[in-house]
Amino acid sequence: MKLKTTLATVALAGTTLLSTSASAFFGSDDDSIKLGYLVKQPEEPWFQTEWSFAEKAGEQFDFEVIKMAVPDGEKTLNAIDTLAASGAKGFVICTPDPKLGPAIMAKAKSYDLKVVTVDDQFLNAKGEPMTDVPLVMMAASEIGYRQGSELYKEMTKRGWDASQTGVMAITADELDTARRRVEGSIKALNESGFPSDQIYKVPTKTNDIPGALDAANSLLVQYPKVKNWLVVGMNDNTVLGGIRATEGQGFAAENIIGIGINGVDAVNELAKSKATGFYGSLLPSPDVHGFKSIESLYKWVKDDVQPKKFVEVTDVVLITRDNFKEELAKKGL
Ligand code: FCA
Repeated sequence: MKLKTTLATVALAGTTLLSTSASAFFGSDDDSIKLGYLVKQPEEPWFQTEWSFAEKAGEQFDFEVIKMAVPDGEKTLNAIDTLAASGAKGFVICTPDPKLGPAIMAKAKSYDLKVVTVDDQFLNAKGEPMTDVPLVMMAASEIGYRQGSELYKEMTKRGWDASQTGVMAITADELDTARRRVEGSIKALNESGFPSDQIYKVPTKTNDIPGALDAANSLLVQYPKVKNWLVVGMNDNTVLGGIRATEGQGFAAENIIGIGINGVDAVNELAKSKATGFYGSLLPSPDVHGFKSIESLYKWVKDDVQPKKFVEVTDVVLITRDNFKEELAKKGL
């Protein structure tokens, strides 16, 4: 992964601000446009990739990107104050909680900042999607469906007996994109003929490896007779948590097949000298999400071109230990 390492980190008003140029915040002599890019989980290479492609857009169109980490609601609202104070005209955001949508929009409006959402859609007070806020996201159900199909394909290739196999589906239903991915995956497994009463769901408390590991451990102890496991989850970290749990409970790598989603978060795992139960990952287009979302915001700010309300990115490729380097290189990752 190529990542810019020249980040200036400024802690301000309880907000972590990361920017390639300190002048993006402290004010620069020129009057170039400044736009924020706020992400909920900056530790995920997925979001680092979005940031780096947002910066490519900034270089191409000549605007400054102010990168900010917003792991919770308080930091998000503080970040918006900070952005307004820096003279930014708008921001792209992957919110730490979709229910913050109305509060984020109210604050943004109070400063006349434009907002484009990426990856996770805002929900209104009734819990309905805020479809009037522009959104760039992956085709969740379809990519989930592909995960289920690829798991079934690999299981068939290994000649597993379905009667001795279970599906561990680690869910995060509060996040709509996660729910749709996992449902898509289960649908594909059902349609392939996998026995539906051997598909077991377990919710994760947090969307990271430790959360998924705990969820998976609690599921594994309930089904001690299952010999082989297929691991389903909304992204790489969720599936990796499931894989780590199977290892902890003594399963050999050849009895486990996990396929993640995000791709860029699976690079270290796929590069390991010995194969693990993590077979591969579906790599969508974090490059496109990062570039397109901020490009549309820029054109909105600069030329008053209204962004599309919904851009669904459908591209996806399965990366495994055999092809991940080439596939990432093809996208410039
Ligand atoms: C959600 C997930 C991320 C990534 C993104 C596209 O925000 O939490 O890991 O998959 O959707």
